[in-house]
Amino acid sequence: MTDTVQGRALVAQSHKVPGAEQALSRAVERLLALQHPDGWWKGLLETNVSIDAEDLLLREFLGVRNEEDTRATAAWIRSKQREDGTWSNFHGGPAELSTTVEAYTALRLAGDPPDAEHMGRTREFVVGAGGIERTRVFTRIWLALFGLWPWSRVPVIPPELIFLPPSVPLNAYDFACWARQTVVALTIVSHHRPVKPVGFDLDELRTGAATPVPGIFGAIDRLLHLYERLPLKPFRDRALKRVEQWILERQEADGCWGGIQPPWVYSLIALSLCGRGVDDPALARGLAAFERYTVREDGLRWIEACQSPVWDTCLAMQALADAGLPPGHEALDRAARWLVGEEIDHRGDWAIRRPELAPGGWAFEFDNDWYPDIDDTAEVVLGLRRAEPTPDVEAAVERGVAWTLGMESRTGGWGAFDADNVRGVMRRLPFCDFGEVIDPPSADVTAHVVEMLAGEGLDTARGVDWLLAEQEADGSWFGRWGANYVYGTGHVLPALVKAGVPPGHPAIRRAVAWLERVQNEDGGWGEDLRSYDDRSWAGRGASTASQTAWALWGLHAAGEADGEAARRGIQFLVRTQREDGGWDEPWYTGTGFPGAFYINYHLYRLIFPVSALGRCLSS
Ligand code: R03
Repeated sequence: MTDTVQGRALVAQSHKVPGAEQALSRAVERLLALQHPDGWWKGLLETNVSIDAEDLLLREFLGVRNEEDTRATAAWIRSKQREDGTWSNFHGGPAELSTTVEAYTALRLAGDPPDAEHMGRTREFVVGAGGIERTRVFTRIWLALFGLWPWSRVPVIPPELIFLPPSVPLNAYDFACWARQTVVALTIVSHHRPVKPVGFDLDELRTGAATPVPGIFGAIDRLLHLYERLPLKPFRDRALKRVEQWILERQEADGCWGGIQPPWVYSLIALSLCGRGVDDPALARGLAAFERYTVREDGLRWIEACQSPVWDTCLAMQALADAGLPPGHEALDRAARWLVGEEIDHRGDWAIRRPELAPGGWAFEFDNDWYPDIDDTAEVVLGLRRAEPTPDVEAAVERGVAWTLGMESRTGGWGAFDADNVRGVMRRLPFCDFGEVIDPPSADVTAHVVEMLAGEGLDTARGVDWLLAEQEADGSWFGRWGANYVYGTGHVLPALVKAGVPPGHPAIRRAVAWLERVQNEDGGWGEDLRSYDDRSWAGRGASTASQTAWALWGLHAAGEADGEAARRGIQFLVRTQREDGGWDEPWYTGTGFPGAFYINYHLYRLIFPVSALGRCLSS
């Protein structure tokens, strides 16, 4: 297409949706203004108050909790409490028992009396929901640290686990990396069973209900509890030493573990139980590193569970390029230079399953060299391709592509952090009652890889077949890392088309029909997170800017950018845009774990509309 033709198409389209071009340019301006001078973008990553409650509990345990932070964190937790006294894991979601118990415990620690009105409402809910007895294992571990729950009723996680070679089922490398780093650290905690009393009990939250550990693993857990009582455990000391080394080795340059809160806090606790004080260099660095994840505003304090600078940056680059910024634009080149500097040149845990593979690729965070991920690597390559091709960019892309190819799972498709991380039995371990503990291939990650490989002119046949086989009966695709079928479908369609599947292919037609069918009256798309537990919510929910943009991606890829559905979607974005060029999005559209942990990525509401408007207006 020549420039003139493109220009004419743009005028024709904008005639159809008044204000669309102005909306796009205002959004582009806003996104450009949010770039850091060093070239990156980073939106806040908002999750739920269990992270903040656990931060206070961690500080209490390590003896470093101070009044000022306690007050500001408690104020944040209280600000998120709902009318019924509970907390949810996401905006507008249902009460979540474990999060509510953790928040209540943190408030008790901060001095809120149990007979205060807001605490009474919490108590009523917790007791009605079965009490502490029904909370997740992680919650009960936190309580056990303070004598608020008996260690005898927490599943044992034996440190000897570290001796299992990677070929033996249930070894540490059969866990997804986030679970692995968490579980390995918890083995030390499970051995020591420390109790640091606080000045209160939580008897008001108990019901006396049983906490059943079902099945064969329940029996094994009972045996492990007996084993823990033996006076002599021949390999225990060596196991503890080995685990301590394993943890120390995996501390990142900035002091964190894995760039995510759970392994980080449990590694700190584990190291302290190994006899290290808070002045020990590893502990001190680890604690200090939380500062960069801490948000303080208006007397409130909260913690990002994780940070997304690489992800936000490569997505923002693509969005801006979709909106018409040319390679060589200063913002894109600055971002590219920063991303090139973020490439990972380290054999992380992924190398256990791919020992021959050379390093290359990117992680999601500033510092997470042990755990580059395939999703980020694919998107970074796609982003870098929108900037001026320098020799540095070429070389980094080449290594990233090779690493990605090497990380394909044997079953076809790509997981996020590891190859062949598919052992389903891990989910049945007694301490694995929260979130996902394996990392099998997903449609969204695989779509990103297919799109990237197609852009590089490489063979995508296996990936395409895998994606086609994953399509749901209704024409959609599941969204593992974004909510939910709208995310999956909106990301798979552009990948398939870029890989050469014709827009008229029946799979694509069925997907378009699905998108059209779930479009809201207001022209937007939205999908409630309940869709992860209840399929009748698939594609249904209040319209949001990011989800509308994903649906527009799908329609655009399928050649429907000029159709009625897309026109109404664009209108929705134009109508709901704020004066400052952004969009409001209190709804969480990011997924940490289906059914368990959700993320409000604060830049999604801007990046994806910029991209979708850019694509639709220029086609
Ligand atoms: C969007 C795609 C890019 N991508 C990376 C996405 C990273 C998302 C942030 C992950 O943050 C986590 C938070 C967590 N919590 N709890 C766990 C956890 C893991 C990651 C967790 C759950 C169960 C176990 C161990 C840890 Br067992 C709050 C692909």
